[in-house]
Amino acid sequence: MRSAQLLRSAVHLLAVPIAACATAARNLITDTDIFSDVDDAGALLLAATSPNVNLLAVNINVGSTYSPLAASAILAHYGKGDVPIGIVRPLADSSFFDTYAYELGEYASKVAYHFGASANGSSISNHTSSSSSHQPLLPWPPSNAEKAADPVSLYRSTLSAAADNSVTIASIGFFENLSALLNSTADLIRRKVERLVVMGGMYPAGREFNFFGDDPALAAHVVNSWRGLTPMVFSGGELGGSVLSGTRLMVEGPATDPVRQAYLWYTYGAPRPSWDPLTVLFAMDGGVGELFEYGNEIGYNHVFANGSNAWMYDEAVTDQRFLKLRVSNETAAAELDRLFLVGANSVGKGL
Ligand SMILES: *[C@@H]1O[C@H](CO)[C@@H](O)[C@H](O)[C@H]1NC(C)=O
Ligand SMILES: *[C@@H]1O[C@H](CO)[C@@H](O)[C@H](O)[C@H]1NC(C)=O
Ligand SMILES: *[C@@H]1O[C@H](CO)[C@@H](O)[C@H](O)[C@H]1NC(C)=O
Ligand SMILES: *[C@@H]1O[C@H](CO)[C@@H](O)[C@H](O)[C@H]1NC(C)=O
Ligand SMILES: *[C@@H]1O[C@H](CO)[C@@H](O)[C@H](O)[C@H]1NC(C)=O
Ligand SMILES: CC(=O)N[C@H]1CO[C@H](CO)[C@@H](O)[C@@H]1O
Repeated sequence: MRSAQLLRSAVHLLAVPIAACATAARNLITDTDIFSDVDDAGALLLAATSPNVNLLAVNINVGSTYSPLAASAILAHYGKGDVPIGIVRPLADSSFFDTYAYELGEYASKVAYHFGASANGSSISNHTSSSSSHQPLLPWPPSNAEKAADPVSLYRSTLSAAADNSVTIASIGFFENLSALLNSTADLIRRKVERLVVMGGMYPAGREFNFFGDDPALAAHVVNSWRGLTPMVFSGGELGGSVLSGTRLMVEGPATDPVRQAYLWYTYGAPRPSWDPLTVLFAMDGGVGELFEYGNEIGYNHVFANGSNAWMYDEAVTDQRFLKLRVSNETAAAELDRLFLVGANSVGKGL
């Protein structure tokens, strides 16, 4: 049928930016809520150690002073201490406590304290990241968090300096910064961003924390208003929730690794769902690779005012996808565990 043929060729043409293979390192910005769940730290390990990635900036969408210090210490450990960090304001010295299940520990302030460096540049504690000569951009004490950039300014300067259509943004938390960026400049997004990869929602429909847990109106604003600006790929709660990773990093990883220690502090040795690491892995690889496949060819994601979402199967929209696993959850977990170890063991080996 003529219309079906037209549709197929439209899908093919427009899918190119989504499926394009990278030969050079991919420009990546992550927007992370590195504070509560430790999977943000796992995602940062991948982004900071992958040879496929040119990590341009890290924006943080929760207002804890410990978050940028922890991110800075992790980046410095992997030799990426000069990657700029932005964070929402206002900031408070807040820690995460798992009051829901009383199961999970706190890691951001501990990473900041034990793996950061003192403001005068010397080691603050018997800290274990001495394998890296890089100092964190934002060292302990917590007041240094105020030196982190304004997220929208950081987005704007980073995108402006990048080549056209070259930047992947991985959103692995809440939407304050991206909403503010969208309100600040749709034009820069259209010109510089290759695609937005979002951890949030359930597919094809449902309700997930990143969309409803902070400010559902901002999640709805970003997801619904980004449509047409750049391709978007969504990674849902059901995807990462079935993939439990971190065990090998905790058991076999170097004792000096801050992300290994973060997992131990947070999970007490249990593996953790892989929402953010899987999302960043997809964003880094720039395609479905071995682990993923797309769950749709047409349509778009819609976020309701209450933070629930649903896929709208509209034949006119062909530049949005949601991810599914192509392999078993165990195979995906094994690949993440392998990459965590490769990344952790790469420190001091000329990265
Ligand atoms: C540097 O910081 C450490 C740890 O806070 C402190 O013990 C030390 O006295 C400081 N050194 C100088 C020269 O300020
Ligand atoms: C540092 O930690 C190691 C291992 O836990 C311990 O053996 C050593 O005594 C500590 N050094 C200092 C100065 O606290
Ligand atoms: C951006 O604009 C939208 C609609 O105009 C508004 O709802 C949203 O709150 C704004 N975002 C921020 C972060 O202020
Ligand atoms: C992984 O997949 C198996 C088989 O489908 C399932 O029984 C198991 O519950 C899954 N694990 C998680 C954590 O969802
Ligand atoms: C959220 O809003 C949608 C659309 O109005 C509705 O279908 C859904 O039931 C709502 N979900 C909750 C949990 O209120
Ligand atoms: C520059 C800017 O608009 N930054 C915003 C990032 O998001 C937080 C939360 O909405 C705002 O308070 C900031 O103003």
